[in-house]
Amino acid sequence: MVNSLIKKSSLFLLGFVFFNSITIQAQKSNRIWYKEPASSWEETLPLGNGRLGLTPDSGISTESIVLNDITLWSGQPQDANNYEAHTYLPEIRHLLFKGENDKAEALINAHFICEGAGSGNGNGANVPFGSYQTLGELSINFDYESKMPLAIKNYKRELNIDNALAQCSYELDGTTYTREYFASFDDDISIIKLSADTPGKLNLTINLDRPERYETSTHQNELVMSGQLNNGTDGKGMRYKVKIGAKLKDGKLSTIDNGLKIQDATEVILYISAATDFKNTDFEKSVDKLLKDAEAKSYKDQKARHINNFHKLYKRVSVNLGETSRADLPTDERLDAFTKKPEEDDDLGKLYFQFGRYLSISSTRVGLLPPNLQGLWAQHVQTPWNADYHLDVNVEMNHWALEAANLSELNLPLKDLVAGMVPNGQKTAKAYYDADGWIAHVITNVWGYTAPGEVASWGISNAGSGWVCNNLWQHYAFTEDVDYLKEIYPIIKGSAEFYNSMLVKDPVTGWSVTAPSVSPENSFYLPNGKEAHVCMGPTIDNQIARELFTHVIQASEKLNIDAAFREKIKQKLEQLPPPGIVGEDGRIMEWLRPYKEVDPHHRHLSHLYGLYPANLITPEHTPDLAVAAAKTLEARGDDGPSWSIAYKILFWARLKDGNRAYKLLTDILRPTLDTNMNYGAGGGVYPNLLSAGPPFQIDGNFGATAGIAEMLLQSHAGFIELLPALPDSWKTSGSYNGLKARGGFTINVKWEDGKVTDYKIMSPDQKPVKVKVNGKLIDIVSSKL
Ligand code: FUC
Repeated sequence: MVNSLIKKSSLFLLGFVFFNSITIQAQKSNRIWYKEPASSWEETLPLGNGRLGLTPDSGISTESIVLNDITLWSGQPQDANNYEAHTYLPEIRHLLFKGENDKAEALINAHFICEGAGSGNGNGANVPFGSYQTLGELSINFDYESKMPLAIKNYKRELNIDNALAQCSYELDGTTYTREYFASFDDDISIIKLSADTPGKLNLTINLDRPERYETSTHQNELVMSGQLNNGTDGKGMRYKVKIGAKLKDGKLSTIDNGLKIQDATEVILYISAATDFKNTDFEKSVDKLLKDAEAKSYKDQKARHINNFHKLYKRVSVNLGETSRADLPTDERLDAFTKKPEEDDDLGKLYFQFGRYLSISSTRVGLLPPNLQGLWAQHVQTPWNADYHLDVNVEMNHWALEAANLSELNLPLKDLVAGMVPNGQKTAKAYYDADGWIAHVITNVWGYTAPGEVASWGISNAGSGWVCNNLWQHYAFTEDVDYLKEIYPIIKGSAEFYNSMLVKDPVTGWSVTAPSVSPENSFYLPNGKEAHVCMGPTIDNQIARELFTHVIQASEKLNIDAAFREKIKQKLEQLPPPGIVGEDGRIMEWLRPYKEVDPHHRHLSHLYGLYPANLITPEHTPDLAVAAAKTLEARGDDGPSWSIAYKILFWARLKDGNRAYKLLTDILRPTLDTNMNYGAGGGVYPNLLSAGPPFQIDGNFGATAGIAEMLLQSHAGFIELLPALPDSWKTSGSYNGLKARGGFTINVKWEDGKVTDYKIMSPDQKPVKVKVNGKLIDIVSSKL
C-alpha cells in the first residue's frame, strides 16, 4: 500500500516515512476560563447550535444571559431599486471618461443610489432594511439566605470548546453551586442545569425581557415571551416566541408575576425553546414541540447526544502548534501574558484556531443562515451595522476558513443566501446598468437586498456579487462535487453575465472595465485636488471579473454546456486589464489611474484580492506582482480593525512570510474592552476571545482562523504546499490531522525544526497530486481515505 502512494521513487531519498495516522501528543483541552463573573457582554461565553445562541455571564446574585435566534431580523423584503437610475448611466460614464469623477459622484448621489433609507446609515432597525436583533435577556435571580456581601469562594467559569459546554461553580456557606449551559445540537433548544451539593439550597426567580416589542406571560409553570418586530413600514414584522420550562429535583416550582419561582430545589434544569416565523409559519408549534421533546429526555442523554453531534464536525481536525506553560492561566491573564511574551504560548494559536472552528459550528448550520457580522451573538436591537451581510469583505471572510478547516458543508448556507439574492439582483442589474445577469453591491440582509447603499462613497461597489461567487467556487474547488457545481452554475454564470454586459471600454487604456464603481470604501485625490470615491475599473473589479470569467469557463467546460457563452467571455477575458498593475512607487495600483489615496493606511486592501482569496498573484507564477503586493502591504501598515488585521495574516501567509503573518496574529490577539465603533487602527480581542473590530465583529475570528490554516497548508497555486508559512515560533515541533486541500484531499502533517518529517495526503479515490514538501515540488499519488 505504501508503494502505491509513491510515484517517484526519489521520494524515498528524501527520507519520508508515510504513516496512516499521526498521533498527536495528548493535549490539554481547549477551554477559556475566568475567576470572576463577566462584568461586560464582551466577557460572556458564546454558546450556539447554529440557530440558537446564548451568552451567560455566570453572575452570582443575578445570572444574565443574552439569547439569540439567527433568524430574528426586523425589516422586510423590499424593492429599493431606482428604476430610472440607468437613464443617468451614459452621463455618469461620460463624466468618468473625462476624468470628472467628482461630478460623476454627485450625479450618483442624486440619482444612482437606492430608493428609500437603504441600510439606515448602518442603523436600519426601524426601516425596511432591518437589523439583526437580540432575542432578549434571561435573568435568574438567586436568593442565598446569606449575609451580604456574599462570602464566595473558588469561583470559576469556563467554556469547554472541545465539548461546546459552559460551566460555572462557586462555594458559599459550605455549599458548592454549579451551572452547566449548552445550546443543544440534539433537540435544538438551550439548556441550563443548576445544582447545589447541599439539598434544597436553590432558591431563585426567572424572568425574560428585551429592550422593546415583547410581552411575557406564564402558563402551567412555563414562562413565555413573544412579540413582533418592526418591519419599517406598518410595524408588523417578524414574530418570535420564547418558552421556558423547568424540571426540578426537590423543591417547588410556581409562577409569579411574569416569571417563574423555584424554592428549595437541589437541581433545576431549564429548557429555553425559541423560534421565529422566518420561513416557518408554524413557529409557535415548533417552540412547544422542541420543549416537550427535550423535557422527555434525561439530561444525561441530551448532553451526551449534544456532544456527540458537535464532535461529528469539530473532531475532524486536530492541531498541535507547540508547548505552553500558560494553558492553566485564566484566559484574560493568558492574553495579557501573550501580549508581553508570545513565544511562551504557541498553544494560544491552536486555541484561537479551534475556537474559530467552534464558532463556525455554533453560528451556522446547513439549511439555515450564514453567520452575520456578529455570527449569531447580538445583545442589542440595533446591532452595529445592522449585523448585516457586508459583501465587500466581511461575509466572505466569515467563510474563508471553512474548507481548509474541514467544515465544508457550513459553506452551504451562504450559497443559499446568494441564490436568494439572484432574482432581486437581476432587477438591480436592469434598473441601474440596463445589464444582463444579476448584481449585489455592498450590503445584503435576510430579505435579499441587492440595490446600492445610500451613498456613492461606499454604496456602489460592483464587487459584491462577484466576490461571493469566489466563496461559492471555493466549495467546488475543495470538494470537486459536480452536483454542487451544477447547482451554482446559474448563479456564477448570472454574475459573469452582469460583468460581461456592463463592462465599458476605457478610452485611455482600451481595456474593458466596470463603470461606475469604487474600490471598496476608499477615496483618492483627483488631479484637481478634489477627493472622490467613484471611478472606473478599480483593481478589485478587474480581478473579480477575470477570476469569475475563468471559473465560469472552467465550469461550463466541466459540465459541457453553454459553449457559445463560454466563447463570448473568453473573448472578454482578453480585454480585461491585467491582474495587477505595478505603479511607479512599486505598489499594486488600487485604481486604473495613478491616484493618490487620501488615507494611506486605509483598512481595506481590496486591490490585493488577486493575492487572496483569488490566486491571480502568487510568488511562483507572478513574482513581480508578489513583490509589489508586499510593498503595498508595507505601505498600508499592519494595524486596522480586527478583520483588516486578519486579512493581512492571510496576505502574508500567501506571500510565504510566516513570521509576518505570526506578528499579525499577535496583533489581533491584543486584549481590549473597547466597544467604540472603529474604522482605523486598534483591532484586538475581547476577554472571551471574540474579535474586537471594535465593536465585536466575528470576521476577525474567522479571518484569523483562515490565516492560521493558510500558514500550515496552501493549495491555490496548482499544487499542495505543506507548511508554506510556518513562523519561527511554531517550528520546534508540531502536527495537524485533517486539514483539507483543493481537489478533495485530506492532509496530515508532522514537523520538527521547521521541516516536515511525516505527512499523508488522502482522497476518496487515489489520484496523482503535486506536493511541495520542504521546498521541493514532487509528484505522488494520494492514498485512499
Ligand atoms: C465595512 C468595513 C468596516 C466594518 C463594516 C461592518 O464597512 O469597512 O470596517 O467592518 O464593514
